[in-house]
Amino acid sequence: MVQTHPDFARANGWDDPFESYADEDLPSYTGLPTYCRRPYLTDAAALAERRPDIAIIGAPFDDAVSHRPGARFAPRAIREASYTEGENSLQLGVEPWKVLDAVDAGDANIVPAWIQRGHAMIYRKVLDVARTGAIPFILGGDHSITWPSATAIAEVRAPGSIGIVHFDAHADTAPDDWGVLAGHGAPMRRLIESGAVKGRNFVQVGLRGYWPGVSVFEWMQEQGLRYHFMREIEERGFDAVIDDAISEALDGPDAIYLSVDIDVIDPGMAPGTGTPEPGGLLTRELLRAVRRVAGSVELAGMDVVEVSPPYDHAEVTAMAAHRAVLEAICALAVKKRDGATVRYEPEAR
Ligand SMILES: [Mn+2]
Repeated sequence: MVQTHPDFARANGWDDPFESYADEDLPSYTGLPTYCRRPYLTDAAALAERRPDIAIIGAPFDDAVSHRPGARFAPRAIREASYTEGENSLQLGVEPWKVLDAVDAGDANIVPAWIQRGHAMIYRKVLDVARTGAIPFILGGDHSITWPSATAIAEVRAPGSIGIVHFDAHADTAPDDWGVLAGHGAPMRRLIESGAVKGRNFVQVGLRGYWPGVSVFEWMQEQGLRYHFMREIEERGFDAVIDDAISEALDGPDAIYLSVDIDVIDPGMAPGTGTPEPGGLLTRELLRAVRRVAGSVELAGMDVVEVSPPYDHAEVTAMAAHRAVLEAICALAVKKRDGATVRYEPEAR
């Protein structure tokens, strides 16, 4: 008869001083990879009952890309791309999770190869979260997901009531991609055409490269859309451009939706993306800009898109996306700590 020894260490002649840690106190590479190890709460009714300040949503969708795929793997990669759980923001001087109630609301219910269904499910998931008053943070996904995501948030608040600050190398305002209205080159045009966001409150930052063509820029000007090329950032400095972007987005609206295409960062620092464009921002410049926007305006929601883990190296792109979200969250934590409301509670305003 084999006898199981009750204690491995003692059986080998050691003392046994080992105590167990709680699951949430173990290193970040253990256990289930929710965003910064926040509680995983996917059910709409449970979210409504808990009333968190913010909620992370995954949109694992890349069926609308025009070039390199892979962004469907990004929500998981971004959740995993961290050794930190964001305990203490040194840049902002706040311990976010002691101030904010934050949950990971899981992924939109997406299957591959079905653009319309994917967009409908992203819309539904973001709507479920936004209706609870929590501020949604959406991990894309290709950039087409901003169409359903920002639409859902605009509908909860009122169409035309939010401005968008859109960091990107590309304008994403094409009429269509080879006839596909839902392509990732066209979501910003859909949002403006539907009235979800007014053209004059749509502000693009970081554009460079060779696309789109002149006729698309003419349409953008007709809509009153404001855009800031990379060369303007180089010439005037990023802080001055961000100040303008904020006031242009809030020229009427009272809240901003922040959309971050990770390709706004130089591909040397963010290679894992579908349509890289050399000559972009430093990662630290993007993080500073996100802190300034989220810290100085009412944030309606945020997405980070176009991370393509199969093209990434050493997780640098996923890590940049993870930090962009975390910087915005910490900026909200500062606001709440200082007495402001972070949740969307129209009755409290
Ligand atoms: Mn884009």
